[in-house]
Amino acid sequence: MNVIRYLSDEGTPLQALPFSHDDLLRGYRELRRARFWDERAEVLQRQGKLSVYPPYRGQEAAQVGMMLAFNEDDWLVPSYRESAAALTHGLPLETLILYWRAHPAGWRFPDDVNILPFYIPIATQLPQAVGLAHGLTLQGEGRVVATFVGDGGTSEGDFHEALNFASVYSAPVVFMVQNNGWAISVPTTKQMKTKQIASRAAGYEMPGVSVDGNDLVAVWSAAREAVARSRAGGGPTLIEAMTYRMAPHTTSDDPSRYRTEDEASAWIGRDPVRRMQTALNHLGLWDEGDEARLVETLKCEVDEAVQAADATPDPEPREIVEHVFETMTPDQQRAWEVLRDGA
Ligand SMILES: Cc1ncc(C[n+]2csc(CCOP(=O)(O)OP(=O)(O)O)c2C)c(N)n1
Repeated sequence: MNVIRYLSDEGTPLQALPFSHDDLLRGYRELRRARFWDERAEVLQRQGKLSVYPPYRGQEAAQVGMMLAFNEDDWLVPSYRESAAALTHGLPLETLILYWRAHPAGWRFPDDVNILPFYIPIATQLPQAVGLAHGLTLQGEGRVVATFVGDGGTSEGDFHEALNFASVYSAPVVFMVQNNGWAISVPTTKQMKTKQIASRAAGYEMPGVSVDGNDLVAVWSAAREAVARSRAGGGPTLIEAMTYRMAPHTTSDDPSRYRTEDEASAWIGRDPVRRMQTALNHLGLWDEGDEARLVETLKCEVDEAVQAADATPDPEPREIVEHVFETMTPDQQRAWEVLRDGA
């Protein structure tokens, strides 16, 4: 199976790009915004202003390119890695900050944003995404669901159950595997014999494509095709984005303990943000002045969101046991009383 790409490793277009100039610029702005936030997030975490945070640096094109293909009223069912996908699909930055600060005000996403909360248990989001997609079909809504999983997550039983169910019911869902080569410290070579995860789609009689996950144009065009097929009743698609996590697994991880400098630096040479910027330069759409202005705007946006999050009153300790079940269990009730009474 060919790995679809539109940009060279340096970023020069290898063929005509199937998007208008306005769309390419819109795509780049989202991509740059995703990078800007991720870099700031790591700093905020080190300052004690975020809890543990899973960075996605290197995987922006896979996430942003996928979500650019969806409409606002479509749904996103993300795992913990997908902060960039969530931002692209409209999650307010302030809510994202509060979420990763473990503040209850970030636990519930706004009602007009069609994103389920980040799933932490690996691959559990997949069957739920399929159920949601099937429900949308039953409602006759013509809406599509985006969901993501890592290469490691494809070894879970939930992956099989979700793809099988989606295939049998022709559910309107697009599965994006971000194959970043590592499940924390376990390389894909120790996890599977499959050379391309996209080839597994054949087992479910669904289309499967492998794309250069650091090429925004390749991801976006593959996702656009998959979404159009789903919306027209053609069922699910599996997209595998070949990418690399340039950052640690989380802010608690030290990747130098399991992977080599050479491997990491080879991927820095294929940085998805720089590649897209080079493509725009090449097309005469972007220059250093545009970049400086965009970065200034992003800085203001992020500063404002951080200030708004900082201004949110601290939660009460008892909120730890609220909102877990509709009615508290006896244990929670006891804990709640202790926290309430300070006993
Ligand atoms: C069911 C379950 N088992 C184990 C874990 C611990 N865990 C957290 S991340 C991770 C690796 C996931 O790797 P991958 O699916 O490739 O995604 P990536 O983190 O690379 O985005 C594991 C095993 C978990 N969160 N859930």
